[in-house]
Amino acid sequence: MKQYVQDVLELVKRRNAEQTEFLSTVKEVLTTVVPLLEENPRYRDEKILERMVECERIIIFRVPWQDDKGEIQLNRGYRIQMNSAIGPYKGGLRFHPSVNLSILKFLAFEQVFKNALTGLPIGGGKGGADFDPKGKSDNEVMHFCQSFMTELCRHIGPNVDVPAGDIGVGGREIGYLFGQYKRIRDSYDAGVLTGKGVDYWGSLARTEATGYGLLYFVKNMLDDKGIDIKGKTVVVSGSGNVATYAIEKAQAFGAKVVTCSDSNGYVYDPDGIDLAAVKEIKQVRRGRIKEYAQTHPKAEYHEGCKGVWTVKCDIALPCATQSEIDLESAKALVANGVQAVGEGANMPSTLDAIAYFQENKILFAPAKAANAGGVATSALEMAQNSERLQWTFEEVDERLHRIMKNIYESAKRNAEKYAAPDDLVAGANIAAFKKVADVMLAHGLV
Ligand code: NDP
Ligand code: 2IT
Repeated sequence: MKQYVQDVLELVKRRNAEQTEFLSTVKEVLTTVVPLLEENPRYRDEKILERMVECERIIIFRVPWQDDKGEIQLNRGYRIQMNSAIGPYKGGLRFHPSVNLSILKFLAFEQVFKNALTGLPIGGGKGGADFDPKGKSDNEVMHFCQSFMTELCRHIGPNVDVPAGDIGVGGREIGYLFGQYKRIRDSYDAGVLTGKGVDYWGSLARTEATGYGLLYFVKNMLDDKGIDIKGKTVVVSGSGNVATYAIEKAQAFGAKVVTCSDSNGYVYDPDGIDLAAVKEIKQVRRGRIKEYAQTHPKAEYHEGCKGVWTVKCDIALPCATQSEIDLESAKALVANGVQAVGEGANMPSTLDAIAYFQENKILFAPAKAANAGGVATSALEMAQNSERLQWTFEEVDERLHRIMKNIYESAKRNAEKYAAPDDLVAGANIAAFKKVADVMLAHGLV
């Protein structure tokens, strides 16, 4: 089976040359499911691997819009409809200048397995554009979102494909996107997007869900080893949606978070990050994290984001973007005594960094399990939209708790059965792969 997986990986390389991010995630998943293939050769005989790595559909489109000066701007929009075995395609939209096919295909591939782990009826997709919301006025962002949705609206729907936020897409963008969808389709299909405002059918706790869910997962992992999160020093990267609510819940658990960052640099606050100040800078003023040091004399600001991993800590929570922890950063973290790493971002650790953590017996919570709380709560938003009701914050949070515990236990169980007891990377991949693969077999050759 190892040879078979190698052959499939060669094929994927040939057909997707230069798509480094996509090739990296495919390699991670496929190499860890070998024991499962040995147990059930039907997955090989019916070419499940080959089918899974091929997107069901890719949509690429032109997004023309006018800026505040009246000049015409052009961006490229995408939607990757990766796998609909378990439910409608589901996954976020990313607006960032780095967006390309490789990044979106990696995110869509991850999303398929992440969504399967939630236990909720959602397939996997991802989309976005190489649009940079930074420095744009609200008016420009609105015009961009409207043009983007004018094309996207014919490819999505509550039972077809349900986008949400990701980097550069938050409540403001979802609002503009939903407004345009509603106008064009002339139908209040609330379940077509998630992450909506709570006054127009959004779910309470969706904003907090990814960061909170990450901490619920990490706490389960630590509790299992008899390690108390209270009093631990935590390093967080990023200062967007995931980072903000990861910090909030880590602090609520009694941990001390000493850093956060953006794409320009990081702040280190020995007194613990003042989250109200971060929210004011990032959510209200849409400013830079550098500004934090201007009002917090004890805090240090450092240019460049990689340095954040040289800060001594017990727990590291990468919550910014892909490949932010490379082998060198992993070595720095281990040398400084890190005990656990929890991935809030998607694929923030490179494959060699993960291998290094595992060799050094660092507890490692992989992204597709640890950050699944966001999309799980999106699925809860879809459920509330279907029944035209809104659950309380406590009810959604309680369900999120249970979902994250189930994901942890399922990853752990499969790690013990098929790999090594603490190998949650393999455990999560196997649990998710099995579910998607079995449904694909049940559906026949489609
Ligand atoms: P936001 O746009 O809210 O925040 C992103 C943060 O990461 C910002 O602080 C941003 O800094 C920083 N960042 C972005 N790109 C880079 C880069 N290339 N280098 C360094 N820093 C960077 O996004 P989210 O918090 O929603 O997403 C963060 C991560 O979490 C992503 O990997 C996303 O895919 C993942 N994720 C998000 C979920 C969600 O529900 N939102 C769910 C699951 C995973 P700056 O402002 O300078 O750009
Ligand atoms: O990466 C992710 O899981 C997300 N950006 C959330 C997707 C969603 O549909 O809520």
